[in-house]
Amino acid sequence: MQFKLEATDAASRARAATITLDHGTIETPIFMPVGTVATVKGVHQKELSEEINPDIILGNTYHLYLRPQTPILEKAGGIHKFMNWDRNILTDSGGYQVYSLSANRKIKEEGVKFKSHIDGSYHFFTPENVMEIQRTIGADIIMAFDECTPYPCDYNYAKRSMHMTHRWLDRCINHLEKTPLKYDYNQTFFPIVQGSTYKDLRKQSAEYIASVGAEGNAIGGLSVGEPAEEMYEMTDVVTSILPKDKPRYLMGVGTPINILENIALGIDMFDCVMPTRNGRNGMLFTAHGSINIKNKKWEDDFSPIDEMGITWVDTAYSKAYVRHLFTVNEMLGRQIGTIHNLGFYLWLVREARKHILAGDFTTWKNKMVKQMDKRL
Ligand code: PRF
Repeated sequence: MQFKLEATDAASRARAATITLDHGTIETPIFMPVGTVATVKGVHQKELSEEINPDIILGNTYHLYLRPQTPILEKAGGIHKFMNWDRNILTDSGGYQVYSLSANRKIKEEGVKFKSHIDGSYHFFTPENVMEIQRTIGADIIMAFDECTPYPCDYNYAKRSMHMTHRWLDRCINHLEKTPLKYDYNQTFFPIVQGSTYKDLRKQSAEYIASVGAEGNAIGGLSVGEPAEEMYEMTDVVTSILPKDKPRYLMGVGTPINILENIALGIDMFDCVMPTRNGRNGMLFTAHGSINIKNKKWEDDFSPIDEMGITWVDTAYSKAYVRHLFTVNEMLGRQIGTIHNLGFYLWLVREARKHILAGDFTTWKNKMVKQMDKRL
């Protein structure tokens, strides 16, 4: 992996950079569309690459391990070939999905025993087997196995959990060294900072994570229900410690405003289900605020869904038509909502990048934050 810092904003910590991996170069800041089960739900790979055009997408170890299961991915020659996506992919480790999805799970020092949300079967994830599974899935960036604490979280629990996440990190690294690559391209490994909403724990975790010297670093345990201001405070503490010459990834964040504020705090990479999930539910993000396309007020509004949108659907379809599709529960509506929202998120991070390179990021960011904070 190669990381090249191109510019840093004078009035904030925002950076523009490139990350080069074996499946291409990523221009940052980047938003990674979520493709949990090896599909960005409802979007063809052709639309994804040609209309939305992200340099990297995300998949989930937890889901892919359960279905189609790792042997199938191995037979396919890895996730890129399986899903016909030849750009970069990052897989999350399951360190979040195990807690958010599985009905009951037991967290122990050895690992996490969990019950599948699909068929109720029992499984055991350890830092070691999660590294092996991610080798077999074959993403370009693979994540450490961590525990994402809930919000609110008792200080003592958060502290014990953070130390366990650090011990799990050592186990991930040890095991990865012994686990050869499965395919003819490289994989890079990112550890994850935890520490809940406690500044001293966040500082301690960031120092520990920085000390292992990985090629990139991630921040977990945020956007789990805490107020946005608290999230920004934690990001601020952590990005002041994580190395400047490596990418920083804030996991599972967030709204368009959260993304701009965290770019200002020095984050380079984001992922979130919000544009895809909300798009499927009729919530459309625009530069002037969000639209609930299911509202009666759009019934006879024949203007394009987003005049300024970058994707084909934005000017091809009217609000009235897309509202109709949602009213009659047609899948095309959900597809249009998803493509529009992803197009918007990618536009937003590309604009941020342009303004960082141009030197006026903070002024632009403040204007956008005001402008987007509306329901249309
Ligand atoms: N850990 C992992 N994945 C994640 C998170 C985390 O803390 C979050 C928290 N917002 C999202 N995805 N492994």
